[in-house]
Amino acid sequence: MTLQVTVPAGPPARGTLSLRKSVDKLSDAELANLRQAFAGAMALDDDRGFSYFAGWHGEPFNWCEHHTSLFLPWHRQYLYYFELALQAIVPGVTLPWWDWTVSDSIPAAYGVDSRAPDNPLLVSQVRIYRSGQSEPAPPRTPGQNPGVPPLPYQDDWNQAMAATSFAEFQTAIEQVHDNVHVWVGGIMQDIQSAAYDPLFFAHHAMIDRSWRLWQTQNPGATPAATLLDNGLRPNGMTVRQTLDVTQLGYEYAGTAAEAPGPTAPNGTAAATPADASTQTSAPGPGDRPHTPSEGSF
Ligand SMILES: [Cu+2]
Repeated sequence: MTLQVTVPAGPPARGTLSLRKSVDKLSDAELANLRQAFAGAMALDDDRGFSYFAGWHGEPFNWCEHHTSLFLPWHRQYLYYFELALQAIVPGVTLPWWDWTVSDSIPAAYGVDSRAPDNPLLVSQVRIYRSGQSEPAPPRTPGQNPGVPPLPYQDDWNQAMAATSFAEFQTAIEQVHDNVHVWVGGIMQDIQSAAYDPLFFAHHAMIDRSWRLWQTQNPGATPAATLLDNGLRPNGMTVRQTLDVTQLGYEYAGTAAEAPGPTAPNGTAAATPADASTQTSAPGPGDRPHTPSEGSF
């Protein structure tokens, strides 16, 4: 089965946007829905299921983009399609973000919970898509890797957010992102297995939210124009189609709804529309050629 997705032509009304929230702000009912959606996805062995989507990122498909100029757009469409798959199981559910700029530990929702003994957000087994077998997942080792600083990463994040070109921002935020992966440890510290940890999606919702916030501060700053029509694996959503989250039907709680992007109608994109329509980021360090992953961040 293939997910059929139509990206709406115009900006949807605010009321139709689904809202992604901080994991710390989820109500008990919202957390229960999230867990139900993950559990449901984990019970599916086909291309609606959790291991299929986890397999996009690492084993077996390896479609992800890291340390390339497509890091942020690729992961935005990845979360978009995975969230649709969760919503097919529990309508209205959204991916929460883990704000590691203020948090110094893994969110309680993703840990041992006496009220949810089989917490699907804390996996102990990995079943690589279509491998036919489950293997024990090495447990997370939060904060134990001496190679990265302790959480929170407020200063590094602030520095990334101060970037003025897309390429500069993407490179800086990916470095912070890498450190969080390694800080968590377990299967999260290896590109091949990272997305089989549900915490991956809370981490990447934070990365995607960071990009969204940066976009509101830097209206019209996009990836290089030559990249905008690139199709992203595997469904071919273009980079351009990832630029405005409201066109993808979602928004981050607490973020202004006026999202600047090349597809936004004239006049709403920025206080200085002339700049917004012409500004593109120059190739920078983030545009270096793709180097195949060696299986770690
Ligand atoms: Cu990642």
